[in-house]
Amino acid sequence: MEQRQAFWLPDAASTYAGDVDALFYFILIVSVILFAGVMATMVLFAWRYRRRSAADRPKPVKENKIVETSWILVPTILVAIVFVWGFRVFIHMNVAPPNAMEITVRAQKWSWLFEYPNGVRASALHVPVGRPVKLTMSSADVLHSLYVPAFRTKMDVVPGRYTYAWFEATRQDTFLLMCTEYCGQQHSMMLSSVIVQSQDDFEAWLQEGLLAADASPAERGEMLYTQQGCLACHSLDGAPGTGPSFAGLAGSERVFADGTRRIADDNYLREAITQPATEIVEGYMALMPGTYALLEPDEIDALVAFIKEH
Ligand code: HEC
Ligand SMILES: [Cu+2]
Repeated sequence: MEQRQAFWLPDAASTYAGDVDALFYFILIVSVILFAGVMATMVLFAWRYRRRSAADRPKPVKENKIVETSWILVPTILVAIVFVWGFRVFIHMNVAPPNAMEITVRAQKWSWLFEYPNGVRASALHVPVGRPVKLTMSSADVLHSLYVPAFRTKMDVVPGRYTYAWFEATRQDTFLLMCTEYCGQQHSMMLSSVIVQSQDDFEAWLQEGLLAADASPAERGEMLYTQQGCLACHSLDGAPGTGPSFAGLAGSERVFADGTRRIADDNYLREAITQPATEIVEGYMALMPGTYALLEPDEIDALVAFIKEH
């Protein structure tokens, strides 16, 4: 895993990261030079033209064409350079090459789901090195933002529309991927990783994913438990989190906030997933997202089977 750096961004690992950095450092250095120059001149003038006696009056200021022209021209040229340069990098970062591999990204409170053209789904983004990848992103609930610092890739994920990002990774490593749009209680846990692999390893991983599609319902449920972000709120070891643990849940008697009780049979588990707001388990808040009603029926079956094994 890449080093987490405290101040500067991690070492560049995508084809356009160098361009982003060059522009950023240009703006930073120009700003520092201008700031230091303006401050130094201000201090110097304050001392040099200080009032020396009670009778001291400022002399009339005469116009100076060279000074006036330069303070119009220099900033105009600097801003024009930053605009043209920034626009080129912006267009480059926003228009995916036509040969890019497409991956669908689904963001939801508080997890990421990546879906490949062959149907494989994963909670970490696996990509081959040296190949452009285009992300088509949508959100199941609120605003999120996908950010991979090492790639300098950042794009909002907006409910109700698709947004896009692309990158080409330049070296094999595991990089941090995170949400940078505050999206509620567990926002800071909305982390994943980009696993950059050789073309062969990547193909092998995709094949493995296809085989997993023939797994048993409980095994598929286990994958969904991670992919759909249930793990953020439900533990498997009995420890209570934002939601109750799945340990020993199936078949036990549930007590709800309104005092009613019910045995956690298959139907209860299904309803708890698809309509979490109807029965609130005593001692918990109604924090479970309602978006799981959109899961495919076989996915809900798989989750129920998985919960029953714990
Ligand atoms: C943001 C946190 C959160 C996420 C994510 C979440 N849940 Fe929940 N869940 C809760 C909370 C809080 C409760 C208890 C309140 C209630 O009953 O709605 C709950 C209750 C449940 C219950 C009933 C538990 C009981 O003790 O009777 C089930 C089953 C359940 N969730 C399944 C799931 C599954 C499956 C997923 C993933 C597909 C999931 N949850 C994702 C927060 C979450
Ligand atoms: Cu988010």
